[in-house]
Amino acid sequence: KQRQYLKDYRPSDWQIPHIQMHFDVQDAHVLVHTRMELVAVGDGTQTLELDGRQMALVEIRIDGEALSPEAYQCDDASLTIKAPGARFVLESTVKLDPFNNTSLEGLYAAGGILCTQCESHGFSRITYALDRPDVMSVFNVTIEADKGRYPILLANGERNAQQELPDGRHRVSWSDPHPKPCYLFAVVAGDMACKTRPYITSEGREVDIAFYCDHGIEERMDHAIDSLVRSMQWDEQRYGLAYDLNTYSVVVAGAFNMGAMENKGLNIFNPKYVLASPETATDADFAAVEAVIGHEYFHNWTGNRVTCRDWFQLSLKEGLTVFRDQQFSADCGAGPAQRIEQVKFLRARQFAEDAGPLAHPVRPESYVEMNNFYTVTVYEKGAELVRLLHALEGESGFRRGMDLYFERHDGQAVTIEDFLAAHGDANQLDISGLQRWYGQAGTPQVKITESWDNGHYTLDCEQSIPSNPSADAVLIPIRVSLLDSRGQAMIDGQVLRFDQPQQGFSFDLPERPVPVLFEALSAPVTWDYAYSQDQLKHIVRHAQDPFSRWEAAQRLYLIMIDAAYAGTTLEDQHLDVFCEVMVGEGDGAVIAALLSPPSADELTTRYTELDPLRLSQAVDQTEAALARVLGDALATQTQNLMEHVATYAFEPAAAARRSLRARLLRLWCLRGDQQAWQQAEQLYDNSDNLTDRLAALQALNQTDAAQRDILLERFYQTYKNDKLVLDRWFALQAARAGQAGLDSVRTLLAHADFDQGNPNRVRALIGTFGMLNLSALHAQGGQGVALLAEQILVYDKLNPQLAARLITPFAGLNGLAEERAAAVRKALQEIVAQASSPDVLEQAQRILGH
Ligand code: DPP
Ligand code: ZN
Repeated sequence: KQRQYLKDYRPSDWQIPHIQMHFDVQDAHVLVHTRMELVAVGDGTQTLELDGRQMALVEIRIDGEALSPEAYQCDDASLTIKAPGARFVLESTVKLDPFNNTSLEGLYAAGGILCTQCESHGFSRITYALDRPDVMSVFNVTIEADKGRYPILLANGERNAQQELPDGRHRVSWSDPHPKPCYLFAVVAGDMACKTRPYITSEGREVDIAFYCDHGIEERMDHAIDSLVRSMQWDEQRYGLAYDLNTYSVVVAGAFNMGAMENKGLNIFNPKYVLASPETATDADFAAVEAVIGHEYFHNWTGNRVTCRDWFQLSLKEGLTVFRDQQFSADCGAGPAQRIEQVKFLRARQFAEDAGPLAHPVRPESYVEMNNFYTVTVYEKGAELVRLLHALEGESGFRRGMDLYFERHDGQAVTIEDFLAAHGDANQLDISGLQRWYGQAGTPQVKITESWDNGHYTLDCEQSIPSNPSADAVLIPIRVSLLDSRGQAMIDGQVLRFDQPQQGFSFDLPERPVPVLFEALSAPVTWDYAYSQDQLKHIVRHAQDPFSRWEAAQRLYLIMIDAAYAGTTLEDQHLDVFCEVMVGEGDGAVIAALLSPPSADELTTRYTELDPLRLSQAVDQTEAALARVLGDALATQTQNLMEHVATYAFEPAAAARRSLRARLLRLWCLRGDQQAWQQAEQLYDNSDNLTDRLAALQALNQTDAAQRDILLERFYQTYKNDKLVLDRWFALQAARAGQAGLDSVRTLLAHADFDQGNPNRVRALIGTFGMLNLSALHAQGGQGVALLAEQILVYDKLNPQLAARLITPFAGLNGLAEERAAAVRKALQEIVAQASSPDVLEQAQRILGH
C-alpha cells in the first residue's frame, strides 16, 4: 500500500454530483448496483481511476453500454477506465459477501443485521467510487430484501417509498438532499426493535427521532434518546445550529470497531454508547452515552455540513467535535471531576503517544493506513487546541469565529487553516502561534523558575519540545493564581500569553506567593516548577480551582512514587494532608480524585530505562501508604457513606457520592481488613445498580479476599447473557495485577463466552491486559508480551483495524530497560514477519523505527 502525503494533495479531476444505488440483499450475498454522473473538472482528463476493494465486479456500463474487459483495468484496489468525454454516466454492479466480512468495514453482518462503516475508506468496499471526502454527492438509495428477515431497511436522509415484492420481499427507497462525502454513507437492514420520539427544531422543523436495537431491550435506549434531545437543544442554543432533515436514526450494531459513526441522518453505534440502564451501566457509562450521542450529533454541523478536504485534516472535525461534546457534558452538569478525567486520559495516552515512535502532529504529514490515525493526538490533543482557542477568544469571540466559519464554508470540504482563518478574521486575532501547534509533534515542556525581589515577583518560563528539538515556540496560555500565606488569591485566574522560547511575567505583590500554575490545564503541556512539599499541601488545602488541587495532590504522590521507585521509602506522614481532604466538604467526585494516586499506566514516560514491575510496585506502595495514613477514619467515613443508599438515579450529586464511596472502600479493602471485605460484599448484595456492584468488585479485585471469587461467580451468573456487562467481568480479571492477571487472560481466551468477532469483548480482555496492566503484560520474563503479540497476529487476519490498536502498548519500547525492551522488540519483529494487513505492518514498523 502506498504512503500518502499531505504535500501531494490535488483537487479531484472529477466530481460526482449524483449517485443512485440499489442494494439487492440475497441469502448469502448482496448485489450493489450504482449509477453515478461523472463531471470532469477542468479539461483534458482522459482517465478515471476509481477506488474499489474486496468485491467482485459483475458488470460495468458507460452511458448505458456494457464495457468489454479490454476497455478497463482492474486490480485489487482500483478500476481504471478511459473517459469517453467530460460528462458521462457510469453504472456498475458488484457482488459483496457481507456475511464473511470480519473487518467490520464496508458492508458487514453484525449479529442478525447488515450495516455499513465507511469512514475512512469503507465506501470503496461497497462500490467503485472516488473514495475521498472532497467529492460530495447527492445520494438516492433503494434496498430490497426478504421482509421476514429484514423488516427494517434504512439509509441516509428521508424515506420516500416502500413497496411489497413477490416471494415475501420488499423494497424501500431513501434520498438525502444534502450533498455529502461518501464516508458518511450508510445502509442498514435487519429485524430490530424501534423507539421513536418527535422533536421540533428551533426553525420549526418536525423531526422523527428513531432508535433501533435488539428486541426486548428497547427501554435501555431511553437515556440515549433523552441525550439526543438535549444535544439538539444545546446546539441550537449555544451555537445557533439546528438539525436539517426530518429523520434522525440511531442504530445499535452488535459488532463495531469505533465508538459510533456520524453518518448523515443515520448514526450507527457501538451498543456501549446507546444502551444504559441502572443494572447494566455505570455512572461513567451513562455519562459516556450522553457524550457520544452528543458527539455524533454535533458532527452534523462540524463534520457533515462542513467536512474535511482530505484525511490529513481529520482533527478539523474530530478535535472540534470532541471539544463541543466536552462543553455539552459540562453544561449537562458534569463537574470538575470531568476535567480531571480528561487530563488523566490525555497524559496517560496522548502524552505517551507524543513522546514515542507513534508521535505525529495533530495534522499528520503522511500515512499508509488512515485507520491508524484515528488517534488520541488527532482527537484529544486536537480538542485541547480548540479549548485553547476558546480561552483566547472568550465565549462570544469563539461564537463569532464559529459563525464566520459556517458562513464561509457551509457545504464545503475545507482545511484546518480555513477554520483558524475564520476565527482569526472574526476576532482580529493573530493565530500564527496557534497554527504552529498543528504541524509539530511532541508535547511542549515548560520550565518555570521564579524570583522575588522586594515585592516584585517574576515567573520565568522556558518552552521546548524534548522529543522534537527543532520545534518552534508555540502559543501557550498559562492560567495562574498566586496565593498568599493564608491561601487567599492575590492574583486570581490570570491568563499569561507565553509565545516566546523564553519569557518572564512580573507581578507586584504584598508577599511572596505560592503559584498555582496551568489551572484546569490551560494548555496541553508538561510543566516543571520546583514545589516544596509544603507549597503543594498549601495548594491542596486552599486553591480555588479543584483541578489545581488535584494537580498538587498528584505531585505529592509522585514524590512518594519516585522515592519508592528509587528504592527508598518516605514516612506515611508525607501524605497526611489527605486526612483533611477525606473528611472535607465539597464535591465527592473531586475528593475521590484527590485520594487517587496516579496509576502505573499514566507514568510510563516518567522514568528512563523503565522497569515496569518496579513502577507498579512503587504505585502500590504509595496507595498502601495512603490507606494507612487515613487511619481509622477511613473505615468510619466509608461506613457513613454506606448508609442511606437511595434508589439509583444518574444524577451528579448521587454519582459523586457513589464515586467517593467506591474510592474509600477500595482503599480500605487494600488494608486487608476482613471487615472491609465484608462491607464490599454487602454493598454488592444490597445495591440496585451496576455502579455499586462494580465498585465492590473493584475494591476486592487486587486483594486475596475469598469474597472476590464468590462475587465474580455471582456476577457471571447474573450477567452471563448480557454482553456489555459481561465485558466488565472479562476486564476485571484482565486487570488483576502481575502473574495472576496473565494467568487469567490465558484462561479467559479459551472461555466459551470469549468472542473474537465482538471488538468490545476483545478490548475488554486483551485491551485491558495490554493497555492498563503493566505488571501482567511484563510478567514472567516476557511471556505476557509474547501473548499479546500472538493475539495481535490473530486479529491481523480477522480485523486489522482492531489489531493495529492492540499494538499501542509496545510503543513505549524506547523507554524500557534493555531486558524488557528486548522482549518487546522480539515480539514486534515476529509481528512484522507474519502480519499481512497494512494496518498492523505500518504500526509495528513505525514502532521499530523502520
Ligand atoms: N465515528 C468516529 C467519531 O465520531 C469517527 N468519525 O469520532
Ligand atoms: Zn467524531
